[in-house]
Amino acid sequence: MSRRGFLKAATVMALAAATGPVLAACGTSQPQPRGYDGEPRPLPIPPLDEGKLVDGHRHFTLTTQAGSAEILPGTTTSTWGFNGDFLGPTLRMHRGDDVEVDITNELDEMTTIHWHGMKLPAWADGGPHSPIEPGETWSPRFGVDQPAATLWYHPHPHGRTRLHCYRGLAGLLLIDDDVSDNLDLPHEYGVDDIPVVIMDHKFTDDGELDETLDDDLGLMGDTPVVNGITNARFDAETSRVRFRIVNGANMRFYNLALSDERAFSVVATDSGLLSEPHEVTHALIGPGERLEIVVDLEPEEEISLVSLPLEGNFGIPEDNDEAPDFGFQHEFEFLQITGPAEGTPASAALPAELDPAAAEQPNLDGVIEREFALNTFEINGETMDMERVDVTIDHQDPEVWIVTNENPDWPHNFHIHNSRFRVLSIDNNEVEEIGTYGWKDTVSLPPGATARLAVEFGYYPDPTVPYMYHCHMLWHEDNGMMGQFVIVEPGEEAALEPMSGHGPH
Ligand SMILES: [Cu+2]
Repeated sequence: MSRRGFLKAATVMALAAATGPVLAACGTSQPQPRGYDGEPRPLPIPPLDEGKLVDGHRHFTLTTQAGSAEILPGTTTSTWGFNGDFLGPTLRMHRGDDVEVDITNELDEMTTIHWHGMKLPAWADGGPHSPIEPGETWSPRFGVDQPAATLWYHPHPHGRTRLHCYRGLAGLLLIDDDVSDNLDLPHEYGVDDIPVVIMDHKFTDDGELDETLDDDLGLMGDTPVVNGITNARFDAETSRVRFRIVNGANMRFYNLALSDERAFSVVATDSGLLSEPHEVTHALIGPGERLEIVVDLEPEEEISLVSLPLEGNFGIPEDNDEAPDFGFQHEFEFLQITGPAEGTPASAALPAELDPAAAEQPNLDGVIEREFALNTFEINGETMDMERVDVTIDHQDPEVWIVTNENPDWPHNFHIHNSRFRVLSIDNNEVEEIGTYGWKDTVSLPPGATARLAVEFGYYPDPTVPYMYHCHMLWHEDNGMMGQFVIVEPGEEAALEPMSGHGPH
């Protein structure tokens, strides 16, 4: 049976069994996610917000607010959102812009808003040192000085990040540049350039978000939610579509594929375009990571974006009943896609070259190397302390960061603020997974693996405010798997000041 055939059969079985579990392809028992047993609904496209040009800078306004949304069809669920009930607008800006954002917090608790993937001054980064109390407005300002990319924004209050993201505080941030402006890739937002924010949730019987914490898995959901709904369908108008995929899930990794396992092209990873397109049939994406893929469609065909069981189980032993189930063998069909109208001509070949500058390697002669050992909720034997500076960087050169996952049966990943990095190797092997290609800000780490990263930092020296590095599995991060680094002038020392992330220095 074809993959599509199997998935259809699984859906029929689910309808027949109503609430009963169905058997996943790999043979492990996996309940049918809620909200996937009826007619699909059109994929919601988050509103595009290009800001307002005010006195030469690009100005955005965001408000965090509580509301409700129909994540499951016919069910009202309490949610949080930016400028709306659930999730947030897609912010679009251009390299060279001077950006200011006014963020007003209308929730009844403190939050912070972090620009994931952005190089910018520490006070504007929106980490745990930049609290926005209820009723307050925080106004970070920063220049956009990095290549075109799909970034995202989300809260970062220490110890509460998982919950704020889970309730729906997440949005895309797109950067364009002169290279992307002149490239023959789909770029009409909402038409052939489609945001796909994947989260996962679990629901209580009365349809509210289930915020029960699992000791090992935190807030790992069992129901994929794409752009805010379950069981979404996208009807393509063009024969070629670019999907900008953000893994906004708390804890879950997805092994992305198309339902017939055809090849698709990856054109960008976390920090921007690749130097050339890469054809793959599947692509692993961990929490916090992004992938831009290009899919060619035949007229009126039906395929789906799915997540397939991952061969090798990400190195997590499968014969250990004691180990928590991180879901690497789960299978989901989360976006149905219909091809364009009959008669729509096929697309020309993709450009052979995307961003040639993305092929440049940093010069690592004589650079500083640092080691980071991730173990349960600790990095180098310590949990996060907002008063402690773990790393001080007093130069503009790249560094090599060597990051090891010491746990034998837990996945981790590693995100560095205000930076982009090359994955030089994992376990000293040449990198093979597509998700490690190009410039990255987050890397997945199987049990026991060591990644060597060549890291370039934004240079905005300020001894008073730290940046974060951390596991982006949010239960791990909230439990302290995070450290702080400060970037200073040569020879200068860190001197943290309380609340210094609130205003410019
Ligand atoms: Cu982790």
